[in-house]
Amino acid sequence: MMEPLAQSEARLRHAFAAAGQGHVFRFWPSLAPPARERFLAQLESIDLALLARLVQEMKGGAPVAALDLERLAPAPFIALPDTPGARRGESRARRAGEELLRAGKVAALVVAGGQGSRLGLEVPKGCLPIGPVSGCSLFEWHFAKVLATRLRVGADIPLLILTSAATDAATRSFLADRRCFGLPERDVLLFRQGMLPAVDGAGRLLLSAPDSLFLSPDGHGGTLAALVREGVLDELERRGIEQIFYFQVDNPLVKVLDPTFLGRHVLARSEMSSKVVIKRDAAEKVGVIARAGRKLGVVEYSDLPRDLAEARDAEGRLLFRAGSIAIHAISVRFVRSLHEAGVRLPFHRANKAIPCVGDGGEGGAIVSQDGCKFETFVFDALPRARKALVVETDRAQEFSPVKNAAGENSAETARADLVRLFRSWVEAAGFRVEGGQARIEISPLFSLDQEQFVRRLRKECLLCREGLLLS
Ligand code: UD2
Repeated sequence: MMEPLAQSEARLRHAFAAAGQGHVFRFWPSLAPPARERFLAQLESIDLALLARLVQEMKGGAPVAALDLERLAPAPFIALPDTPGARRGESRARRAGEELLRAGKVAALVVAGGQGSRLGLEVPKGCLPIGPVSGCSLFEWHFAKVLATRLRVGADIPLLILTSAATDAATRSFLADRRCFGLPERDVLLFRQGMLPAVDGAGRLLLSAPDSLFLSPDGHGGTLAALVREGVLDELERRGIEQIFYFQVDNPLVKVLDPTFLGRHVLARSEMSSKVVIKRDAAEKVGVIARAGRKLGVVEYSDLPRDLAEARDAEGRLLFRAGSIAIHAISVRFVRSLHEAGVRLPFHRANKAIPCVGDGGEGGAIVSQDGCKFETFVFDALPRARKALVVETDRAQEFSPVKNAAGENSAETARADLVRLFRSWVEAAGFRVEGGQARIEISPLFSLDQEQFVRRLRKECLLCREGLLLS
């Protein structure tokens, strides 16, 4: 039986007051009945015990680190192959990965729940145009890679998309309007991460409106809990899927479902594997993969002490140079075991200016207030893995994220990097590209990598020294 509104109000008022958060009811007298009902439902979803813990940790000010910084050492990783033996190892891994894909044992998972605040976008980041010639969106680009891989291996490969309350509705309608870019609807699974409240310096909850708490996505670490909560993990197990290829929506260069990486991951019996690029310089904004004792983990750039970030080895290279680019292979069994063991990832704090309702008057005015948001990071699962593997990849081939509206790491630099990559494929096929300004785009549906591109061109075209003659 439904609890009468007055009764839930009294119960929640009591609970929030006891938790030192009674102020959230300050606009109650001015709220209309439907707003009251919505507000109570939102308050109901708040885990007050967790909130108390987060506030206590915040006030204590202790750094949140999955690894002990005192014992930090560089993580071992498989470097880019540069010997015949290493190249043979790579081919072996590729075959193992292809087999896994052909057996239908892999799902792709893209995290797209972030608010893209640095980009100042009105739409989810995945809707951003990225194709250097076609102007197609990040979503279309990633979908095309999944589709092309399905066609190549002849197996079903679901695409899981992590959304949040901030991106879910817009993502669904964007994809529905475009018929999921040709992927069967049953294989496109959207699932929502959780939301967490933010607090001011005194640990008091902030309101985004008189009838609403300020909530933000719980970080990409929320993927793991959401897979279980939303029934997606059950569905993967039902379909016999064993591995998840995880990546971020903001990087158009990702080799989605890379068979070599997947193969290395399964051959090593790794529970969670990660790709890294060599950091460009000490200040680059990527976490580094490091180890403390036998545990591997990522130390986010903002948490890495400067002396460690700048330390060099005997050969003058950065000591902590394995930059995490947020591409992981994660075994389904590992996700299940974390859940069964009741593992909770650590909550990181981000101090931000938060738009919220001021204290005075009717509460209509929005002010910007210093506050603290809480987030978990998926890479904090790494130290929990019994076996974890780190693999180097080539930045030019695989990493160019869109983070900012302009300048470094923007859509413009990502497009330029795509063009540079495609130019190198065209040149590898024996062509010369005239003019530095030429825009080139090679659809993933035509080829997923340089090898396939060169092979297809040789097969479908007549090559001549001066140019391209389609046969
Ligand atoms: C992330 C990594 C950084 C490096 C870099 C590479 C963290 C904390 N840092 O930096 O080490 O690997 O990426 O590009 O991850 N997202 C969600 N839900 C959330 C928050 C984020 O889905 O609650 C998604 C978001 O849509 C995006 C991705 O996660 O696809 C990364 O988020 P970000 O851009 O905030 O991460 P950033 O740049 O701090």
